[in-house]
Amino acid sequence: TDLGYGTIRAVIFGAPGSGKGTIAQRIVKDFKVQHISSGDVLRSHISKETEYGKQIADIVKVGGLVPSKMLSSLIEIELEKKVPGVKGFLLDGYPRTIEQAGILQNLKSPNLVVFLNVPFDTIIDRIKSRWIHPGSGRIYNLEFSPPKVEGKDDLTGEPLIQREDDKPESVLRRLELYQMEAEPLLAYYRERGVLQEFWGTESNKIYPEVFKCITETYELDADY
Ligand code: G5P
Ligand code: MG
Repeated sequence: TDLGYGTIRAVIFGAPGSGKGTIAQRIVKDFKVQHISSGDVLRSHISKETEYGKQIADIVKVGGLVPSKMLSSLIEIELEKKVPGVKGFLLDGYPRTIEQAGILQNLKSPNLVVFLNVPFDTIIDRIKSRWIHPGSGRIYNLEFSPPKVEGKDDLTGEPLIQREDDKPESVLRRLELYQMEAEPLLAYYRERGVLQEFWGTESNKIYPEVFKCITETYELDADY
């Protein structure tokens, strides 16, 4: 089946540590979508010390929200990229305010919003043992999904790092901001009939439900 580029216009939404990146990586393996993670885009600017990276480094470090305008244009650039073989996009971490949702709506309105509803106490434990490969954004967890070799990325062998904003104070700030922004954003997408909620504490149980939802939403057959 050829859906044509742009048919899957999905967003994955949830609290910090709810498993957006983890579930997104599985979706990308099973469906031909472009994964656009706002956090990965920002972290790459910060580590390359671009002009923009320098401006936002301190905000991201303490778990604040970066200004929407600049971030939105960076996301737009990613959305405009024509990636060969790809049949849509999956936005992860964007939008997270009503302002951003409005910008995206005018650009490419999402037709599915996957909401991961994971309890906060589960999240706090997970984030403590998260490690990432900064080059690719690949995510590990010392308990849930450890790397094959301690401290090293499975594919490149490069060193893994912990995120600067995974320190307890920053995590708390991120959770607070999430609590302020989430409800209006969920209402926005609920009104538009595109919101699908997944409740749980284990990504391995949530993912099969998400998989089923995607195949049903886009009427994909097995040979997709
Ligand atoms: P990010 O990068 O978008 P957050 O805070 O929204 O950051 P985060 O922390 O990346 O979200 P996640 O992607 O939802 O979390 O979760 P994950 O990484 O997949 O999973 C967390 C950990 O749990 C991992 O170690 C994973 O292996 C493990 N895990 C997953 N499933 C399970 C499970 O079932 N069991 C167990 N035990 N473990 C599991 O944004 C970062 C910053 O960038 C700025 C902000 O400053 C933000 O704080 N930013 C924006 N600012 C303004 N507007 C925006 N739209 C912005 N987007 C980013
Ligand atoms: Mg993430």
